[in-house]
Formats: sequence, C-alpha cells, structure tokens
Amino acid sequence: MHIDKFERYWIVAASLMLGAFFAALIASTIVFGVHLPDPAGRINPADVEDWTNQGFATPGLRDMGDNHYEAHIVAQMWLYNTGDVVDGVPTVRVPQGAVVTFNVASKDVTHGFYIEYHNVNIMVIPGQISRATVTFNRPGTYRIVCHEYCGNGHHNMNAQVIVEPSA
Ligand SMILES: [Cu+2]
Repeated sequence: MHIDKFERYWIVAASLMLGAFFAALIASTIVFGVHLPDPAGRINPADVEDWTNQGFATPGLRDMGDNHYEAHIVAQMWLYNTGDVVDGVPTVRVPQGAVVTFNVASKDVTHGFYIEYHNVNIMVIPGQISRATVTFNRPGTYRIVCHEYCGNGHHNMNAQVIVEPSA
C-alpha cells in the first residue's frame, strides 16, 4: 500500500504525540499520585444521620493519633454539618501539619466539596461516601465551598478549615 511521504510524517508525528500524552498520563498516576476519586462506600441518603458505624451520626473530627484525623461531614441543602461552628460558619479545626481524611455524604442532592489551596475537589453524590485525604501544612483559614449547583441557597453553602499554628 502506498502512503504519501507527508501522510507518513503525520502518522509518525501523531503517534509520537499520542505516546507522549500516554506517558504523561502514566507518569501523573505513578509519580504524582494523580487519580480520580473513587466512591469510598455506599450510604442511603435517608439514613445518613442514623448510620452510626459510618460516623455520620455525629459529624465532626476524630483524632486518630499521630496527627491523623478523620472528619465526617454531612452535606445537605444548603449547609455542611461539620460538628463545629465558628462565627456562624461550619468549621473543621486542625493543628498545623494535620493529615485529615474527609468523609462526606449527602442527605439530599449532589453537592460539591472543594477546599481552597488544597488538593480536595470532590463531588458528593447522594448514595455514596466521598473521601479525600489532605495535609494542612500552613496555618490559616481555608474556605470550603460547594461547587455543584444544588438549588436556591447554593451560593451560601460553605464551611471552613482553620489550621492552627503549632506552638
Ligand atoms: Cu451547592
């Protein structure tokens, strides 16, 4: 079969490009640990607050020792229940350097869970538990916002992480 010279160049160029993209994809997974968040479990939206063994019955932060924390947060129209409130804002308060695993479940519709300046950007789909682990190295206040349109009060749906400086 005859292939024109220029066509051959383009085939080679396109193949190299595909190979480069594929290599970048593999590298991002293996070297940088980039991956799509998986559902961490299933939960009936109607039972979120009764589901004691999943930790959502009492939302809040649990100290797992060694500066590791486990946070259970319930998302609903149009607020987050983090088990703590500071100045009217639902809050998660952790010390500097804390490694926090967020477990978020929705009681109603799909919500978002995004923490500014940190690698947490997850969808909270009713029926599943969304999980993300992040380290808070710098003291400060970081907003958590819902970035999935969830109705009339969506723009007011927020919370915060307060990272307290270590002494
Ligand atoms: Cu929303």
